[in-house]
This record gives sequence, structure tokens and C-alpha cells, in this order.
Amino acid sequence: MTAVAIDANRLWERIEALSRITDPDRPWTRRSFSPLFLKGREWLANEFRTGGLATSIDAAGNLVGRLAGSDPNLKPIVIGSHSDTVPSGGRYDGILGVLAGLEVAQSLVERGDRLRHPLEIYDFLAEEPSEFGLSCIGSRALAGMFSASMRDLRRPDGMTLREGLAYVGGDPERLASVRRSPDGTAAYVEVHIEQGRVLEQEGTAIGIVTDIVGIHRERITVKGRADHAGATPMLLRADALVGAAHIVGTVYARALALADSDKPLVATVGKLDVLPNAANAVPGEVEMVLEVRCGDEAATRTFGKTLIEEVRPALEALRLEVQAETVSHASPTPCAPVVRDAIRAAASSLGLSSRDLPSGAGHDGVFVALTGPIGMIFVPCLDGRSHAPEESIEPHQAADGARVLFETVRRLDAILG
Ligand code: HGY
Ligand code: MN
Ligand code: MN
Repeated sequence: MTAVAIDANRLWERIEALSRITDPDRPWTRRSFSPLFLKGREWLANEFRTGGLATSIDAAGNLVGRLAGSDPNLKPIVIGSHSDTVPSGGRYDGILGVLAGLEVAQSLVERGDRLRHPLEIYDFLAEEPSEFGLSCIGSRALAGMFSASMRDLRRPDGMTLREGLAYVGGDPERLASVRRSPDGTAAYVEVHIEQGRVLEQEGTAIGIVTDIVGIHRERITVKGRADHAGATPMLLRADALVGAAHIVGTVYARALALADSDKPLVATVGKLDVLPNAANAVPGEVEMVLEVRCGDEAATRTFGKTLIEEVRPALEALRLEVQAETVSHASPTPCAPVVRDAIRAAASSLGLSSRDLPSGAGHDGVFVALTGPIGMIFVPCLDGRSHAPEESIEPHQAADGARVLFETVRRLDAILG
């Protein structure tokens, strides 16, 4: 094998350029299904083409760049991540993996180094929870886990996800065309920032992900009665936000009690919508999303149900009704030994320190794993900050991730059938 020759400057310039396609008032924001998202996609598609990739948008709204392999019988090796962001955060979360993939592909083209396997670079649609309430939309479709009824989800302005898919260039009536068989992917590799502090605190260059946490989301609705905030005596109120606050406190306390278990659970209420949301009105209704993450499948599913049972008497005493419905569920997902071993060998061949670690963040790999073996390469990020405007990495950390990706892909190309 010849030495790794990715262009670290080009990679960093691209990272800077794409990150700057942001809502100027809320850096670093590029929400899926927004005009800014399309602007980022247009830039990205152009870079894919410059890099020599055959580029298209599939029916599920994924941007895909392809390089042919030398053996037409082999399944593709897939590299991917996402170009959408959470609100006000995610400068590197997602784009690093897509642009490292592009850098690997372009470097292969420039060296005349053709893989045996086809190579596909994916910018998966809407990895982060979208305004439709659903995350990992593009990778879900790849795995056949995007159900027909999900097309009817609506975002607050009334647009349906069916319309959203068409808006980003997908075809909601042809989603089955992107579905892969359970062995349809030779291997999937994603480079991502760690979003935690382990690598930075240890001074380790590369994280080899052992498994990706399971994520369960429930929409909880508390119904009371909107009333005049001045004319309604305290004893006659049914204040939905008071009930919601009780739920949030209970979520925190229950998760805290599980913090020391061998499979720690984390639970968050990070999104609340209050109606009518006026200073002089008693809140009549609150809708919130409870998110539960754990390496244990059963624990993620049961947390919300037992929570509602626990809080119901207190809410009834407040004259409130409470309902919960599942928004999405992703199972805890192990990374495949074959990919983990290739990443470890790649890091070692480059003289980079590495260690195993689990991912507490969700990733498209959870769904891609239903189509073939997956693995993830983590690089450190400053102070572990992520999903916040402060998220930061150094150019050499991005380059380390891309170099390990390059070596990993070449190793997998050599050993996989
Ligand atoms: O929410 C997550 O864990 C990921 O960043 N999408
Ligand atoms: Mn994220
Ligand atoms: Mn991400």
C-alpha cells in the first residue's frame, strides 16, 4: 500500500466554507428542509462533482456521490453523515463526516487508485430531529424503516413531510427504490466529532465506536384550560405548564437515580410548546418531547410509560390530562468487529493513538446497520461541546479523521468480498 495522501488544507477549507452557510443570526444553523439547507446542498453537490463523483439526489432526499469499483459484483462501501444541523449548533457535527468522505473519494480519483468495491458518499437527509419531529429520515428510508404514514407528518407551518421530500429533490412516491437488502452494503464508515470529553481528556487522537446508544422519543401532551391570568383565582386554574414542570422534574430525578447503573440512562425534555404562550394567559396546553437514551433496549422503551403512570395522580390533582405517544425509536446498535478492526489497524499504521468508546449520540449508522456492517471513527472536539455554538475542532483533528477513514476504506476494500 502507498502512503495516505489526503489534502488536509482542501478538507479544512471545505469545512469552513460549508459551515459558513448558516443563519447569520443563529450560528451554526442549517436546518433540514430550509432554503439554507438547499443552499448548502447545492454547494456540496458542486464539490462532489468537482471531486469526480457521479452525483444525484435519491428518492429519499439523500445526496449521493458515487465512484465505480473495478469488480461489478461487489456491494458498495458507503461513507456518510449529514449536512443538516440542530438549531444554533452543529458547526462540525455531520459535515465533517460528509466532507472527509468526499476528501477520501477525491484523493482516490486523483491518485488513479480504483477500489474493487463501488464507493458511495452519502449526505443523509435530516439526521437531526427535523421540524416534522422525525430524525434520520434518509437513512431510515435506506433501511426500509420509513413507513408510508411518516409522509403525512406535518411541521408547524402545515407542510407535510411528503411535500418536504419533494422540496429537497426527493420523490415521496418512490421511497421503495432506495431500500437496500439486509446485505446490500459491504461496509459503512462515518467520521464524526466525539461530542464528549473522553478523547480530549486522555489526549487520544481517534475513537473507535463500539456501539451507538438507543434513542426513544415520546410526545407528551398536557391539557388544562387557558384562562385570563388576572381574573382566574388560583384555586380554579388548570395550568398545563405547572403539570409539565412537574413532569420535567420527575424525568430528571428518575434518570439521575439510574446514572450509576452499568448501562446509564439519560433523559431530556429539550423541546416544549406552550399554548397560548402569553404573559397574561394561564397556559392551557403544553406539548413536549421526552427523549430517552440508553444502551439497554427495554429501559429506553419503558421509561416513558412508567413515568406517565407515576405523574398521572399529581396531574389529575391539578385538573390536568396527560397523554403520550411514541414519535420514534432507534435500538442500541453495535458496530461490527470487521470495521472496528480495520479502523484500529488504520490508526495504528498512521501512528495515531486510539481507544474503544461507545457513542451517546445517535447516528445514521443505526439504520445503515440494517443493510451491512458499520463502524464509526471519532475525533476529539473542544471541551466535548456539541449541539451548542461553541462546538469546535482543530484542522489537524479533521485531517486525522480523514486519514484514518482513507486507510480504513482501503483495508475494507481489500478484505471484504
Ligand atoms: O441527537 C443526536 O444524538 C445526534 O446528534 N443526531
Ligand atoms: Mn447532532
Ligand atoms: Mn451528527
